Amino acid sequence: MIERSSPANRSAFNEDAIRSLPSSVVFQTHLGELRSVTQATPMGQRVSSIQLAETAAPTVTRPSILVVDDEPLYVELIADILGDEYEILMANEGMRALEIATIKMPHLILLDLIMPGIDGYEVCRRMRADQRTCDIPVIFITGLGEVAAEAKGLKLGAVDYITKPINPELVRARVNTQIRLKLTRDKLSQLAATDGLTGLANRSYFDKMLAYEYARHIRSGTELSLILLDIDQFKAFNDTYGHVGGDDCLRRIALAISGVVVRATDLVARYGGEEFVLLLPETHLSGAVMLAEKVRNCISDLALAHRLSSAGHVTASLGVASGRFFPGSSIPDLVQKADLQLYIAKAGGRNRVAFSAIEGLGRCIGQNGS
Ligand code: GH3
Ligand code: MG
Ligand code: MG
Repeated sequence: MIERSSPANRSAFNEDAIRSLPSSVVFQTHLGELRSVTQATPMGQRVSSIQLAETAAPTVTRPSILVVDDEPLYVELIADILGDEYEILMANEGMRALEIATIKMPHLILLDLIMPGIDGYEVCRRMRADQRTCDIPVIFITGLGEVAAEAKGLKLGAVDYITKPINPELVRARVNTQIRLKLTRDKLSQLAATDGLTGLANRSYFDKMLAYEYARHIRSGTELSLILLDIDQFKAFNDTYGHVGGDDCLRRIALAISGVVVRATDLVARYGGEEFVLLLPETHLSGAVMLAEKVRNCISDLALAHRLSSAGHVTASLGVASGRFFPGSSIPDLVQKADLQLYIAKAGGRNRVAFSAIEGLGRCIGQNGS
C-alpha cells in the first residue's frame, strides 16, 4: 500500500514539475522487444502505452530537421546537403514552421531570420514559450556579417547560426553536432523517466503526468480516472521463489498490463515495489472499472505459480478512483482515493477490484468493494 503522506504525492501538483517533463520519452521494457506508442502532447511526445513488437514492427527513423526559409532556393540547397542523413521537413514562413514543429517535433530547426510575416526571432520566441517545442534546438540562418543579429538570436535561445551564402561542410558539421547533443539529451530524459526493472514509466514521470492531466482536466471538465494495483501476497512470493523470481514476476506483470492498455493517451507506470498505477485521461468510472477487471484477469491468466497464495497463482488487487474537477475546487488527491479503494479490495479478500467516484471537492459518491 502507498504511504499516505508521501512527499512525492504532494509534488505531483507542482507547476515546476510539469515544466520539467521530458519532451521526448520512449520506454522499452526489459522483457524483450517492446515498442512504445507516443503521442504529441503539450509536453511533446510522451509515453502512452506499450505494444508488443510482433504487432507493430519497429521502424528505424532518421532524425528530422525542419528547414524554414522564405527563399525556396535555400530550402532546397539545405535539403540537398542534409537529405541523405536526415528526414527534411520544410516551411516557407513562420506560422507554418510553428505548426509543423508542434505536430512533427523535429530534432532540430534551421530557421531563417528575415521572413515576411513573423520573422525568425518571433518564431524562436514562440517556440521557447510553448512546452511542446521549447526543447527543440534552433540554428539561425543569417546573412554574412550580421553580428548583432546573431547575438540577438543566441540570446533568444538559438544554439548556433549558419551564414549565407551556405557552406555545405560547415552546415553538416554544425548540424551533426546539434543532432548528436539532442539525441543524447533525449536519451537522458528517457532514462530519468523509466523504471529500471520493468521498463515502464517510473514514479517520478507518473507524478508529473498526474499534475499535468489534473490541470488539463480542470480546464476541460472531463473525467479523469486512476487505477492503483498491488500484487497480492508478494512478500510470500519472494520468500518462496527468491528475489530473482520476484523480479521476473514483476516484469511479466508489467508486460501483461501494458498489453491490456491500448489507448494511446493512457499511462502505465510502476508506482513502487509491487505496485503499479494506470492514469486514464478522459475516462469514466465505468470504463476504468472495466479496464481494471481486464488487468486483474490478465494477471490471473498468466497463471504464475504462487504456492502460498490463496489462489495458488499470482493475483492482484486494484483500487479505482474517477472524478471530474472544476476550477476553485480543492485539489482532490486521486491517488489517495484509489489507495483507499485498494485497501478495500485487500480487506475484501484480494484478487478483486474496488472503486469510487469523486465529485469536484473530493466527496465520495459511491463505492463498491466487490
Ligand atoms: P498484500 O497482499 O497485502 O499486498 O501483501 P504483500 O506481501 O504483497 O505486501 P507487503 O507490503 O507485505 O510486501 C511487499 C513485498 O514486495 C515485499 C518486498 O520484498 C516485495 N518487493 C517490493 N519491491 C520489489 C522488487 O523490486 N523486487 C522484488 N523481488 N520484490 C519486491
Ligand atoms: Mg504493496
Ligand atoms: Mg502486495
